[in-house]
Amino acid sequence: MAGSMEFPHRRYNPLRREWVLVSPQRTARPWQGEVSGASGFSTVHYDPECYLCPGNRRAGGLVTPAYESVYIFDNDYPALLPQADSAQMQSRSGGTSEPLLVAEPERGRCRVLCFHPDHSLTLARMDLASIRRVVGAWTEEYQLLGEEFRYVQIFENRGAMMGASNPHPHGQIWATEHVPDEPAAETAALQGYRRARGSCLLCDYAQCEQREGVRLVCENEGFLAVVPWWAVWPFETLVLAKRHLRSLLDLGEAERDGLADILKQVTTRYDNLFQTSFPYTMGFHQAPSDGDPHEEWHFHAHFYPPLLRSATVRKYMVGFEMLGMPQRDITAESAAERLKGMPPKHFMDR
Ligand code: H2U
Ligand code: ZN
Repeated sequence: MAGSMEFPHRRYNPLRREWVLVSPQRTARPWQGEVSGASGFSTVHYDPECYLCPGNRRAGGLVTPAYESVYIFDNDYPALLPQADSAQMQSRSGGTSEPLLVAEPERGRCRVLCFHPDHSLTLARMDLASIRRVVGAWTEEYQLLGEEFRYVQIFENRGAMMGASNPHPHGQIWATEHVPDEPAAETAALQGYRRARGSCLLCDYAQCEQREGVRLVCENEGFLAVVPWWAVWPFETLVLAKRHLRSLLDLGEAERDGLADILKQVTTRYDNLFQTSFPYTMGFHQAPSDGDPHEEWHFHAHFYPPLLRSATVRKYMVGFEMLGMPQRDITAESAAERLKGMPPKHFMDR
């Protein structure tokens, strides 16, 4: 198989039950596309103009208190509202009997979580104790929001290239009445695998990656980070719990420390790769909070970074990818090798 990996091939993603096209022979092609500006680090610890810095007035008019560790608030511009007005919804869609024009109300809650009061920091540059407090806050939010909503999506958009509105270290949490499509597709795949094999897809996959070793980026006692076999984004990673944990609520104290550590390891290697504040969308996938036990679920994080070959050259998902299927050039193995080869210490701290 090793030799054939240099030619175009398809790889299967059992978690999404879809394929990715891999074209390793294309990496030498010339590039004259867009060169975006490098995403550098902010150098100020407090920005009087920042909506998320302690003590400042937010865009919505409320004042962010002088917080000292993490700070959580309801999004001033939420995409979802706790009380959907179903009566109004009826009048908008109920007037038509068209079977193809389907709509239904969606309730939810959107929260913003400031990771740290220091405007200049990122997960990669925060100390472990501070990241550990963020893990604690994520866990509490998952528990609390999960009591009212069926799914809790925790995520971070890092960097302007990924649409983050502000460099201040922060993430978002959206809780929804329905399980969104991505975790719903993973739930179906995890359930299907468990029914067919009697084991957990991601427990088996973690063991497979530890045996093979070639896609392993870093690990600690509780977690491992790999460029998955089916990665779509050039330096995509999957952070997997080694134990069968269904959600953040199943993590023990040591595993919460371990999660903080693996997030720091991954983001540090990312920053070191192109000596930049590496942009990405990161988020956790975990058991829906819909009342079912979800024994099939295996807690993990996806990192989807857009950069391809420097701090300024990104991958675009266009053309065949939009109309056909996802495609990548560099193999998952070569991406993993490069990330694994990065110094574990952040280049700004050296
Ligand atoms: P990003 O994670 O993409 O940067 O988005 C930050 C969120 O913070 C965004 O959803 C919210 C925006 O609505 N926000 C506030 O709620 N209040 C503010 O004062 C600024 C930003
Ligand atoms: Zn700030």
